[in-house]
This record gives sequence, C-alpha cells and structure tokens, in this order.
Amino acid sequence: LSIWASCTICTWVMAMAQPTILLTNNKKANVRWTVFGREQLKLYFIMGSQDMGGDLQAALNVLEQALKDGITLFQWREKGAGSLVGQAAEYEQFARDCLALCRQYGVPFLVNDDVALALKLDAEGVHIGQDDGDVAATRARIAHKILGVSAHSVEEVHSAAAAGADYVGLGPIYATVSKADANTPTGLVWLEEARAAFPSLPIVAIGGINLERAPAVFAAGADGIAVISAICRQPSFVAEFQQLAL
Ligand code: TZP
Ligand code: MG
Repeated sequence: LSIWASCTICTWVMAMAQPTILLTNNKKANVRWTVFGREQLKLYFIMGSQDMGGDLQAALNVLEQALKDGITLFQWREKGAGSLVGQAAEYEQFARDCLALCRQYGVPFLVNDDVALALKLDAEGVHIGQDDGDVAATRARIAHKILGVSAHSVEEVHSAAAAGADYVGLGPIYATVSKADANTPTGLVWLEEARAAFPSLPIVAIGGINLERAPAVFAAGADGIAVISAICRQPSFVAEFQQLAL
C-alpha cells in the first residue's frame, strides 16, 4: 500500500476506484435482476400455511422437497381461513423462511397480493388478482420485479398485458379444493381461446390440476401449471410430473 500511496497516479487511481468499492458494499447496488421467461411457469407451486393445516414445519418440508425436485416458480399465498393473516410477526417470519429456501435453490419467490411485503423482503415478484389494485400502478411500484395477474376474460388478459403483466394466470380450469371463493371452472376451452387470442403471452393455468390432467392443460396452450393441493397432498407430485416430460 505504501508504494501505491507514494505514486501520484496510483493515488489518483485508488481515489477513482473508491466509489466502486463503496458501491459493491452498498445494499442499493446489490440489485438482483430476475429475467422472466415463460419456461419459469412450467411447474409453479403455490402455498401458504393454511394449505398444510397450519403446520409451518410441514409446509417448509414440502416446499424444500418441491424445490429439490424441480419446481420452477413459487408463490407465497398466505390467505383465508387458517392462515397467519392477522398475526403480523408469524406471517412475516413464515414468508422469510419460505424465501430463504427459494433462494437456496435459486427459484424465484413471488408474493400473492401483499405488494408491501414483496418490496420489504425484496421478493422476485408479486401475483395479484383483479380486485387487488391497478395493474399499471403495481408495475410502477415493483419496477423490474415479476408481475403476474389473474384474468378471467379476453378483456382482462388484454388489459393486464397492456399494463405490464409478465404473465397471466387463468382459472380455475377445474374445480378446486384450495380456494373457497373460486369462480366456476372454465374447462380447457377458455385456455384454448386465450392462447389463440394471445399467441405469445406467457400463460399459466390453475385450478384442480393433477398429473392426469396436466398433459391436456399443456396441449390446450398453457406454458405451465400452477398447483396447490397436488403438491401439498402428494409431495412426490413434482418428481412424477418430471417423468411426464411435457
Ligand atoms: N386461483 C384459482 S384456483 C386456485 C387459485 C389460487 C387454487 C388452486 O389450487 P389447487 O389445489 O391446485 O386446485
Ligand atoms: Mg389476490
């Protein structure tokens, strides 16, 4: 260092280098870019503690197994009866525990509805429904993060895409046991219509999808399937899904 310090040019170079060193230590410079591609929708696991009967450790175990076996995206959806909503500390800690596992396996972590939490945890993205605020405003709020939007008509798909959604979620395709206020199942026809209307839009199908139904859902045009109960009730689902080689 003394040799460096005794040389005027070296001192100047070190001074110039200083901000770079500071920047790399600066939390703000530590930007994690998550480039979104439709292949990330392929096997999209959604879970909250309510989907595992409130057993947090069981939920973390199922998530870790699913990550090990190859889910491509995870959505933390803490919602409804039996969830941790209203228990602020436990709610946030459980999200952090799930996020830590996703980071360990390099799988993007999305938060359902709670944009403030997604920003606080620096999650990779958020998923919102039609009643969860303006899509364009959410896009502005989360900047480059992944944005998914649930849509139920061609108009909703169109406006979500125009407002900056990275992908749309369509469903329930089949009857679901995991969402008390779910709409009437659409069947595969709606998926086929949406794909025909939006040939290059990333689309994930949701609702009652299992191993038997998955091939038809992909054939109807989905880039991926989003599932809750298929994995929560049968953690071997992910490995078995891989065997289908869809
Ligand atoms: N939105 C439409 S159906 C559904 C959501 C969140 C639940 C999907 O869960 P499952 O158990 O895969 O049918
Ligand atoms: Mg919502």
